[in-house]
Amino acid sequence: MKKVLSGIQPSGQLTLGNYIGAMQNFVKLQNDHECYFMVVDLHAITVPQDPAALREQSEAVATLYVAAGIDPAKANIFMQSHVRGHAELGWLLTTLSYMGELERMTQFKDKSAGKESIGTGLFVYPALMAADILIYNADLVPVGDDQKQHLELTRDLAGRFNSRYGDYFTVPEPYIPKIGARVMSLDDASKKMSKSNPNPGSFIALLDPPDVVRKKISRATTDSGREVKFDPADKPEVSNLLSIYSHCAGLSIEQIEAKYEGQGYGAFKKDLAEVVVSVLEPLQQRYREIRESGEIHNILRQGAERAAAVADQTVRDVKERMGFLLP
Ligand code: ATP
Ligand code: LTN
Repeated sequence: MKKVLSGIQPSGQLTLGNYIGAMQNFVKLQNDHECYFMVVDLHAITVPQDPAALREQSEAVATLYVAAGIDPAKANIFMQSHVRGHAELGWLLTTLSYMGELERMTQFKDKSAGKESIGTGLFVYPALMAADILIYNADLVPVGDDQKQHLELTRDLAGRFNSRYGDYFTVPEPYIPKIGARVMSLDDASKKMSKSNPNPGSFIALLDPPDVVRKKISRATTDSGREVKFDPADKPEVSNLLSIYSHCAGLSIEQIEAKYEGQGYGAFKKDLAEVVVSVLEPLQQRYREIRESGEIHNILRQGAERAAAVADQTVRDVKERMGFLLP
């Protein structure tokens, strides 16, 4: 069975962008792949996090994985920090990476732009992400479009290791959805929807109550004109809402355009809000049930145990190949 790995940072409330771009594919792939889905807490601390908020968000992300349909009987769900090998292999791969290639990472450039002091962790972060993937020899990595460049670096590091120390790592492939790989911000269609955006009106959180969803969608910026038409170059905002609609309702873009022909944005946005609410409400119901049951802690313990068995072996093999004296 092919192996799949992915992770989401507990750096805020999960958004519809995370769901459409990544989590829906996690659910899809779990049936016929050996899956590892992590909450990447070691990545989240590359920017400052309040300790209490980090702990709460970590439990919330893990619970949302299960609420969204990831089945702990099929996939390993765990916290990155519970499997020590990630940090250890992260360091080993950091020593194989070059300043120049890390400086080119757009996520680093975006997150460090305008900051007076830039954390070193933010800079070396892609080597840790490479370790996350390579430690399980993952074949496929379901992510949104913004992670393509990090995947490319992971492939380069795997190739570099293999040519220096002999073939060992699988060179992974990204797995990116055709529609919804880049859900844009509701207030600015030139930026991706992001959970760490300080303006909560810019994103729909998976745990937003229905009335908040309705309000956010009714206030979402729309292009001038009134025609509901998919045209990312000339109508980026309406096109973004159309992609969200298409994903949540399971209709093609053409079907939605036909449905709203001659009707203007008002009716379209009103229906879109209901379509989104109908996806989120059952997920929120399951979220509350799992949170109340406390079962997530057992799920995370079992997931980490199974993951660590694989990860520890990889770290041992890698250290042996690199010339470490083993204990
Ligand atoms: P942050 O704002 O803290 O950087 P984020 O919202 O970008 O967070 P991540 O934890 O970095 O979320 O990403 C988790 C997964 O969700 C990744 O696979 C990423 O590609 C995907 N993803 C994030 N935002 C979007 C988006 N707007 N559209 C599609 N996929 C997305
Ligand atoms: N860098 C990713 C999160 C992430 C990840 C991973 C994704 C960390 N490790 C391994 C896929 C595989 C992000 O910022 N979205």
